[in-house]
Amino acid sequence: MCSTKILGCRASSSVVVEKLHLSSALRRLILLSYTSSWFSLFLHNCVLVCRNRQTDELSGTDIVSMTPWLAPVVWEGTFDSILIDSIFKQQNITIATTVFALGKYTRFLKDFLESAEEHYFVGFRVHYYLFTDQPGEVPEVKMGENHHLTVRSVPSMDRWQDISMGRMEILEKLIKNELASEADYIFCLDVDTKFYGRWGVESLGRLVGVIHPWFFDYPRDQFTYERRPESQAFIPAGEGDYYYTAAAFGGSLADVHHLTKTCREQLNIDAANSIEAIWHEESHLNKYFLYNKPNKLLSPEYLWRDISISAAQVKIIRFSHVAKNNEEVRPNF
Ligand code: UD2
Repeated sequence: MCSTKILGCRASSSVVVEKLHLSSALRRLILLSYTSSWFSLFLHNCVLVCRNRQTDELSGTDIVSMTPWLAPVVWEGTFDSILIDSIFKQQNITIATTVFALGKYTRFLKDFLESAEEHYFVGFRVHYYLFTDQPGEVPEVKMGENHHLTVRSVPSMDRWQDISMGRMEILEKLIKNELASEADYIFCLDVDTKFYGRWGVESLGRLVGVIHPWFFDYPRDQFTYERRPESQAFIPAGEGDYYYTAAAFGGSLADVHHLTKTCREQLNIDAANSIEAIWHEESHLNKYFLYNKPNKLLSPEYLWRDISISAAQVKIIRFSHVAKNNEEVRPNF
């Protein structure tokens, strides 16, 4: 599986060449390639991009804006928000959005919902589906125009791992039984999070993965994929494209239904074999995306690790985890 990264389209060819510090002969060859289409393919695939950590070599601010299978990676500067809003406005779409808050995680709801109402698909139809074991703890948050919230009761669970993994089955059923005539797209988000910037229609696609904020500039061999062949989530060494977070993913109803159904089935097989993947449903999600490539990737702007941490490539933090004391908030440790 190719792990090649392709340089962001934001960088002009001459800027890229400057930054590469290549020998003058090679530089001339590269410049020549921009007027020669056959060689430009070679250039893209071999010369410029066969690096896992291109930022070491470059200025530290270059970004990957296209995958090797030609899916766009959305970063600030890669889209025109006014233009893309006006295109989607004509389509009258609804975005279903799921979030789970069980046990002490209800404390994250106020910030999550209030900040979403400020930044998340503003001006578009959004239907939040909130799953909780304590409906009485759901805060009153004023919804914007065409934004609705439905609260659903789910049973409490003793293990945070079961809560996290159990989301796949609930999402599968929600999509199959209720959403077909209700929504066009769906996003599934973690609740221990907060929005800080625009998250809009630029994020929509048939199948959308978000690059994990801890691994976006790591080499593939350091990704925390499941490495035990006994698990259905197993990814062999040398394979994989990106490491995706399970804290945010989405797409069309049909595609996310297939994703959640497949992950639920694989989780069940693992459970029957008394094995739990290293990062639970996130491991299965990564396996799924390896063999079912997302057609759009969201950069770590769309799920950052901590608002106080910065990285040169991340110009805007749109959505971020909030700091939490796992020992204190989880039902088990
Ligand atoms: C990572 C993933 C998370 C999930 C988990 C599985 C990232 C950034 N996040 O986060 O998506 O794959 O690993 O190992 O990669 N929840 C409750 N009550 C609980 C426990 C969990 O409602 O007591 C829900 C809640 O919506 C939470 C989500 O499950 O946001 C994931 O749990 P987590 O945030 O504690 O998992 P974490 O931080 O290890």
